Amino acid sequence: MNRIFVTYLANDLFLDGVLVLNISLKSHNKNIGLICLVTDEVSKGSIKELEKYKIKIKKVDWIVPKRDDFKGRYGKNEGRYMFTKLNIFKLPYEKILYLDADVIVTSSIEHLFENNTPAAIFDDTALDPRNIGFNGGVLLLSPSKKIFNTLIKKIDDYGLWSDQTLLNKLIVFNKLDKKYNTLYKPLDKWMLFFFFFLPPPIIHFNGSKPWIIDGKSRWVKRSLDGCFFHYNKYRKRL
Ligand SMILES: [Mn+2]
Repeated sequence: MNRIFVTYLANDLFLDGVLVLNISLKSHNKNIGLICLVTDEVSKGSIKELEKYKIKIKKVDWIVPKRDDFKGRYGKNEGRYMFTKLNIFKLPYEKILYLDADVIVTSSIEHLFENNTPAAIFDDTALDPRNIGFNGGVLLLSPSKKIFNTLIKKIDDYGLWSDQTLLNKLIVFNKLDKKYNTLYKPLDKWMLFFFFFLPPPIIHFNGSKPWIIDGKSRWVKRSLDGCFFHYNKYRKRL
């Protein structure tokens, strides 16, 4: 069966994420390749970096919502950064496992392709009730132009919060075990300590990004943080 891992790079800010994801993924999953969707905002320098690590590149067109009142993490008028990811539904593969660029993989996950599609983890812990639902950061899908067209048709109806809201409105997901998309919570003592020794297969840095460290970030005690420890372990291999 033709299967592929997929990630998405909207612009150069997430290049480090893609590179570390690639190293971590390929350390444990040697039979299935990785494709990175890129937009025309990704610089030639970043494309060269992706090629250096043998990441397959797929250029995609922007998917731009008509509405301009998106107020997600990217701020007003930046819905296109989120929605362009929906190009994953047009990929010519039977099954894909989409992984956000802010994800690392710490063990073999190729068996996930045996699950029925579509599948994702259900996140009932989101602080904002609009974010409760299946998390869009790790998605097992069977691409379909029909589904793609439906999503695009409804993009301005449900897309107020994010692409995740849209996916939750239109797609009925099967549940994956939460360890396949462990959302980073810096105050969770399991993450800070036990994950040093027993990291879950997929860690998702859905909040602060480990490669963007500034004075305001919450990475103060990162040397004692199991998630950050594993991230750094792979990053050192770049
Ligand atoms: Mn993410």
